Amino acid sequence: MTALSTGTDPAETPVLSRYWDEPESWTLRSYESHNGYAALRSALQQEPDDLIDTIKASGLRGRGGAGFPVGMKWSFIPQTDPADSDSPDPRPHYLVVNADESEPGTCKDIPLMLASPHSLIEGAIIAAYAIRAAHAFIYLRGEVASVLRRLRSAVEEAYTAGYLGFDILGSGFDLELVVHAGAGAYICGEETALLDSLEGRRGQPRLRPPFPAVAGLYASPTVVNNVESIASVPPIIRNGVDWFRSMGTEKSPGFTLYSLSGHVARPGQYEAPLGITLRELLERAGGVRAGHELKFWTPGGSSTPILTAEHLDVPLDYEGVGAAGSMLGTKALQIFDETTCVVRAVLRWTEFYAHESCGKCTPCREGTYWLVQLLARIEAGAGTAADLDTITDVTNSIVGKSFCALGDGAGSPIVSSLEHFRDEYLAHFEGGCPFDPHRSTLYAD
Ligand code: L3W
Ligand code: SF4
Repeated sequence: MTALSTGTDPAETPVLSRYWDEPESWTLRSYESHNGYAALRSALQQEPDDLIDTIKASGLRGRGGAGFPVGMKWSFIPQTDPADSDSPDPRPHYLVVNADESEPGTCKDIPLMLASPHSLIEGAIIAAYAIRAAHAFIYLRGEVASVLRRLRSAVEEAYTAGYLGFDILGSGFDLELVVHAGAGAYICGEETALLDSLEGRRGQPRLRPPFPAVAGLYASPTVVNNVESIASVPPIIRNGVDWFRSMGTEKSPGFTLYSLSGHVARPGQYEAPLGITLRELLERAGGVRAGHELKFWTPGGSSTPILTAEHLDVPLDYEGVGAAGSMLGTKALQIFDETTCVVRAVLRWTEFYAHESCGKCTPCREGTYWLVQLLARIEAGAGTAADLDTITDVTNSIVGKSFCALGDGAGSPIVSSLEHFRDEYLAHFEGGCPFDPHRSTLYAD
C-alpha cells in the first residue's frame, strides 16, 4: 500500500497519513510512539459536553459524503447519562462508525484502517465518551478480510492496554467496541440501512426522520460517523481548534484525504488542506498519464456530477465544488483522459447502481434497470436520438423521487455527462462508439 501525502502548506499536513509508510505503523507500539492515545487521556479529563463544544468549534465536517458538521451531530444526542437513574430517557446511546466504503472510486478509509487502525479506535473512544455511549460498533465492508483482521487485532491490543473495556485509564468510563463485518452491499453504507443490517435484518434504508440521533440502533440515540471523520478527532483534541482551523477554508476547515485514481501518473491517497485544487493535486501526482490530457473527473465518487478540464481550479471544498455544480462527496477523484468514452463510463456506473439498488422503491429499482438497457443500446451503436429523451425522462423519474440517496446518485453521472458531452452521445448514433478501435483511430492514440 502506498501512502502518498502532499505535505502542502500549511506545513502541518499530512496529519492522518503522516506515519503510514513507517514499518508496522498499524501496531499499538508504533501508534503510541507518535503520541497515540494522548488525546484520549486528555479527553477523559474533560466533561463530555466540552468535547462536543470543541469538535463543534473546530468546524470538522463529515467525511463520508454529505459534509454534515460532526460536532452538531454529536450534540443531537441527549446530553443526559442513560446510566443515571434520574435520566429522563433511559435508552442507551450508541456510536456506529460507517466503514462500509463502497462508493465507486472511494478508497481512503480502507488504507487508513490498514495503516493506522488505532487512530480510528482512539477517535471512536473519544466520540463514545462525548456522547455518553457504552457501546460502539465499527461496521466494515465485508469483502475486506485483511482490514477485518487488522482492526480486530488492533481492538484486542487496545483492550489489553486498558484503552477499552471497564474503567478506561481509571476514568470510570466503560466502553465495549465491536468490529462487525457486513456482507458487501453498497446500500449498507446508507446510515439507516447499515443500522438495519447491524440489527441482523436485510439492509434497506429507513424513513428519515427520525434521524439516527433520535432513533437509531435498536431505536436508541445513535451517532453514525465515517471512518475519516472519527480518525480526525484525536488530532483536533491534541492540537486544538485554532490549529485545525489554520488549515482549509472558513466553512470547510482542516485537512482531508483525496483519493486519485484512473488516468493519473501516480494514483494514491493525497492528504491536503480542504480547498486545494485538482490542478495542484495533479502536480503532486505527476499529472495525467504521459501523453494524454484530462477529459472529465469525479470530485467525490460516481454519485457526484462529473466535471471537466474547465474545473481544474475549483477549490476542492464543500462550497467550491457545490458552486461548480457538483459535490465534494467522498473526495474520490477519478481521472479520465481523452481516450475514455464517456457513454461507456456512465454505463459502467449505471450498471453498478442497478446491481446495488436495494429494490425498496420503484423509481430506483425499475429506473436503474431501464437506464442500463438504454445506455447499453447507445454504447453498442444501436440507439436513436429518441433514446436521449427517454433517458432524461427516466432519470427525472428517479432523481428526487427515490427513497434514499442511491437514486439521486445514480442520476448524477447521466445528467452531468449529457450536460458536458451531449455531442459524444449523439456521435454514437452515427455508426457506434467513436472510441471503438474498429471504428475510429482515437483509441489507438
Ligand atoms: C439529525 C437532522 N441528524 C441530517 C444527519 C444524518 C446523516 C448526516 C448527513 O448521505 C451522501 C449522499 C451520497 N437531525 C439531520 C441529521 N442529519 N439532518 O446528517 O445526512 P444527509 O442526508 O445529508 O446525507 P447522507 O444520508 O449521510 C451521504 C454521498 O454522500 N456519497 C455517498 C457516499 C457513499 C459512501 C460509501 O462508500 N459507502 O461513502 C458520495 O457522494 O450520495 O448524498 O448522518 O443522519 N435534522
Ligand atoms: Fe433502495 Fe434505490 Fe430506493 Fe434507495 S433509492 S431505497 S437503494 S430502491
